[in-house]
Amino acid sequence: MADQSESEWAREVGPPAPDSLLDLYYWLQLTREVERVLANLYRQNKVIGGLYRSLGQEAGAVGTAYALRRRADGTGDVLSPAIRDLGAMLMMGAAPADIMKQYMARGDGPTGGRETNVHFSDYGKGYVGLISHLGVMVGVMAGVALSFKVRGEDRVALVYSGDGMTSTGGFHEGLNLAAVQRLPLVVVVENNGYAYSTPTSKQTAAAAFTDKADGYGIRGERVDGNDVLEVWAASRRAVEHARAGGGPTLLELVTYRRLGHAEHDSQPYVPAGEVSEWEARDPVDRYERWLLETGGMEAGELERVRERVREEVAEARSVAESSPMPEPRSGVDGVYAHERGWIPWTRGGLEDPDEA
Ligand SMILES: Cc1ncc(C[n+]2csc(CCOP(=O)(O)OP(=O)(O)O)c2C)c(N)n1
Ligand SMILES: [Mg+2]
Repeated sequence: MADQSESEWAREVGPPAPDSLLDLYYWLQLTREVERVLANLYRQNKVIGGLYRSLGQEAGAVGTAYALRRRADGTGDVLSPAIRDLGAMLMMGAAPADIMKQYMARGDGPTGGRETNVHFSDYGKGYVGLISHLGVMVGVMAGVALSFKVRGEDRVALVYSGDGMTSTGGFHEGLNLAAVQRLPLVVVVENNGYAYSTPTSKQTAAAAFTDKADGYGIRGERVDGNDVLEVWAASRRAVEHARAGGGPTLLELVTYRRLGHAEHDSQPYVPAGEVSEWEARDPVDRYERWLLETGGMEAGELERVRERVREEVAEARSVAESSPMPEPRSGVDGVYAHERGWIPWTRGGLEDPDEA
């Protein structure tokens, strides 16, 4: 692992304020509840395409995004989620109703029914939707970080990768560029034990993903990905290192994917007992215990947060479920980046029906 002791950035994060503690709890609960409702919609056949859940690893998305400057006006930090980072998108400002519309391919959802799950962007809020080809978003986000550096903007980019994604060429090219150019990029490796059915032991021969940080000449840090406070503290160190011009960090979160790759996968390849071992390390339960035993919170305060989350998500669900499916005609819009989608010279003299 790269040495973390020598620079200023290694200073410890001070004790979090009570507001932040409850805020983190809110985001963890919101992520879990939105995904619970999505699973319910999936079983009712209302979700188009796959549903990839982050059950048991919510602390990773939440703890990392909490370290960023989240602004809605296009001046904040920017992240690119992988499929299990719904929590990070919510924190950057994606509305639960929009997420549900997107999963249900509704006409007034973020992509108007063209794409599904977390494949959408909002540059103002600071998230860049991933494309399916694993690894390439590291290069894209290295480019975003390069633009910050060239323009002299005090902004940081963060990109999520699964353990499987680290085995792609795109991951290495992107990370190497970021390292060489000392770009303000945080690369979060969510080591959740599996890439579809392939265990991490068959993904890499290294003992830890952070061992690779030395090979790139960058900072590496490995933390318990199911401890939201630890993830937040490590993320702040990585973000401050990037802001100070120190270049990228490879931040490895050790966690576990408690469900199959997607809802259709009953994970028959997982050894008996493994899931229940990790259930005992559930990040939300653990944080709840910490809040009550160490964080000075009352049970009633936590219940009020859960109640607020239940209400917000139920409201989002009813908005999303009553939203329309796309107009069939809209399928030809935007194909060639034409603002009205009507490209007269491609249709041999047909008239624009809107003009007829
Ligand atoms: C280049 C490429 N290869 C294969 C796939 C198919 N695929 C999608 S997700 C996935 C597993 C990803 O595993 P990991 O990176 O560990 O993320 P996790 O699902 O565990 O969060 C695979 C193989 C793809 N999308 N892109
Ligand atoms: Mg994985």
